[in-house]
Amino acid sequence: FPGMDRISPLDDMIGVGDMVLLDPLSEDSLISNLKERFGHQEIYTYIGSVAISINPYTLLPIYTPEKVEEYRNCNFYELKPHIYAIADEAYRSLRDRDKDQCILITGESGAGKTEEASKLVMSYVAAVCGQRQEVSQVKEQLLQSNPVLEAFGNAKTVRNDNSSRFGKYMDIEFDFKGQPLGGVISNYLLEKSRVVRHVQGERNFHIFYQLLAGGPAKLLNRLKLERNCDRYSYLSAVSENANGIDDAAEFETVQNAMQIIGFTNSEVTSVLETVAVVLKLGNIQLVAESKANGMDACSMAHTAVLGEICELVGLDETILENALCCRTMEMKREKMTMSLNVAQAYYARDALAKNLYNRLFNWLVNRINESIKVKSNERKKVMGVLDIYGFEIFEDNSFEQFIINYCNEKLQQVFIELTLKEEQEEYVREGLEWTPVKYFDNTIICDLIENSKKGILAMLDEECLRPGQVTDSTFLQKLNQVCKNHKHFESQVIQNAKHISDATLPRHCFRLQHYAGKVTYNIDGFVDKNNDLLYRDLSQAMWKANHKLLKSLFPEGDPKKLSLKRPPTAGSQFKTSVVILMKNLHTKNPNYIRCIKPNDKKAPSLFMEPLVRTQVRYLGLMENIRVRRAGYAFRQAYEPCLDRYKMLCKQTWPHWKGKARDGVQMLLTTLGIPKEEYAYGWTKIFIRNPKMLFDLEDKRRRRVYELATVIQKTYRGWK
Ligand code: AD9
Ligand code: MG
Repeated sequence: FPGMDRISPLDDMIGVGDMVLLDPLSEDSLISNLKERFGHQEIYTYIGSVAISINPYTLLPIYTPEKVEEYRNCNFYELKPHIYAIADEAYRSLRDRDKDQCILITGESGAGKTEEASKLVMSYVAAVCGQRQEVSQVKEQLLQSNPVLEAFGNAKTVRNDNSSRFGKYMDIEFDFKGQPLGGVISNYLLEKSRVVRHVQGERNFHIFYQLLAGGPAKLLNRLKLERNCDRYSYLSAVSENANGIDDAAEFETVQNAMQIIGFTNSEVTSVLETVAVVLKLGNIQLVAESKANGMDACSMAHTAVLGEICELVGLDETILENALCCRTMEMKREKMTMSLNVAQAYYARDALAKNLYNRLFNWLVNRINESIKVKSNERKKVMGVLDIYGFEIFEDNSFEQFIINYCNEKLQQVFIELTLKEEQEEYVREGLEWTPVKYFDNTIICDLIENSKKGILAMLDEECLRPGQVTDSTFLQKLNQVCKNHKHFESQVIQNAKHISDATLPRHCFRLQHYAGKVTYNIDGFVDKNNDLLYRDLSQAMWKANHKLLKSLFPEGDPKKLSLKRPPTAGSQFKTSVVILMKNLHTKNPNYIRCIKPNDKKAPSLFMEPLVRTQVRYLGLMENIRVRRAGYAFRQAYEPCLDRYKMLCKQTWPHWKGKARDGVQMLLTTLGIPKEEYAYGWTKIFIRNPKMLFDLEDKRRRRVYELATVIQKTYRGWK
């Protein structure tokens, strides 16, 4: 019988597959439902069309080619919840209904965003779309961008052995038949401070270890690199080797991927040379020197590393040495050279290493984009996949967390706007009435951060550009003045003025009440990180190198292009890119995957309730269910609805000859369901209360059982 051989999330299964139908609804029942399902390896659960995914930390047999076939072209509600169902729905809406899509994946570090986004969604889409030769090449290139970007942009952290240290948004572009044409990748704020420093138990970016472990002896000889990570101060590798990571094998994978994407051999070599330069910069040691005039100065402790770097990139040693140890000041057309003391020179060295690596990463993204960009001018349909750092609350939160959490605050805003908007639009589209829903609007926090006059980012910029003595403390003073009455802002000074004593909020911190919880930010380094300045001497030195790639990374070092205009600050650059991203997302139909991390031990089948509870709260899952339930909890197109329940009514079983909508109407009236419980849309039936659906399901189950018994009897009779 049609429709009977399929399992649906509504069928008798573990817990509730769609939590819009959770009864009773509370945070506790939601968590126990997730727990029960997780215990049975059901890692996906829906809230309407939003998928929640709990990281299983083990490979489940649910990503096979057979599974892809099963989910392909199926109605969303006909099969168990799965990432493939989301991907399929998005892909088909794009192909058949000509609606650009975006897949938004959020969750904290280690929750599974990259795994779901880069591997599962992309490989599903790759599996179901065209198989022609030229299409295969495009697909392969898109997929191979992952290992390259992961090698350069991911690292082992305490939370995740393969943590993305950059945000990524990728538009995959299709032709009108749904065949992939190419794509565009945008990257957001690489955590470049990791190049020069990482905490105990973590590592630097994978590529450094991969090159040392997997680079052929000949290459390492030429680059004058040693295999042993201990020799490089930026790696401090002792005991930091990530379990289960085979750096040498990964190096192969990355080389292979670069080749498929279309990097030439000389490009690959240049990239690795640049990586070597960064490593070697970390080994430059400086010693103090006293000058005759009593000023502090410094010089190289050894010149061997300096020589190696300069040889690699074709640069005169004295140019680099001077650039590292001195600073040229320009005042009223007069040039003055100032010696740096040891600490300042180390600072300059690290700034160069960070900048160099960051620019190399941006170059890689651009280079990949060049390969995967769509060559033809035809109209494209687009599927965007966003894999961005999740909300972060650490013990010590700095500028990076502030920026990351700002981005998450914006994503939450889009989530609220688009979910409600989508809900509202669907009602209008289907000819139903919309009643407004109450929800927490986080615009107030977004505004506190990004307002162009009084926002925290604007004030930080103002402070960075102000002449005179600027420090992190003067920045905090400014915040205290401007934000003192803001509901979501706190600091010790403000608390003191209100006679509140709170030992958890130190003097050099401010605290924001984000939608996801309170975060205390340490202001140390805010001004510096936002300024993100590289002394001009260094960029000019790099530009003088006889190394095509390196030179191209420092265009501002060209004396002919000397500009006195200050480059935009790190904060304002990020804000600009977030604004562009949000605009882009607003033009697309969103599909949500919200990832949850079940434990902090990277262990399979361990469900730590308090940890999950925090995430359930800041992902706003209860709110999400409430929004979904506020109007009509459940909706289904007429055909599948009739297919599913037609066995409950003589007039519709086994076949209904008329329109599906009339069939559903016949069904519901015959079953005596009160009229106020449902509404007829143009293409879908909308059901107000989940209880009515439970009733229908109950009836259906009994009926299936009866029918199955009849079939069995008949079959025995035949035998
Ligand atoms: V971070 O913000 O980049 O630090 P992610 O991206 O959320 O983080 P990631 O996807 O890297 O986390 O997942 C962490 C690890 O969990 C992976 O390396 C896998 O080992 C594991 N994982 C995640 N999802 C799955 C899955 N569906 N099946 C099996 C998984 N393992
Ligand atoms: Mg990731």
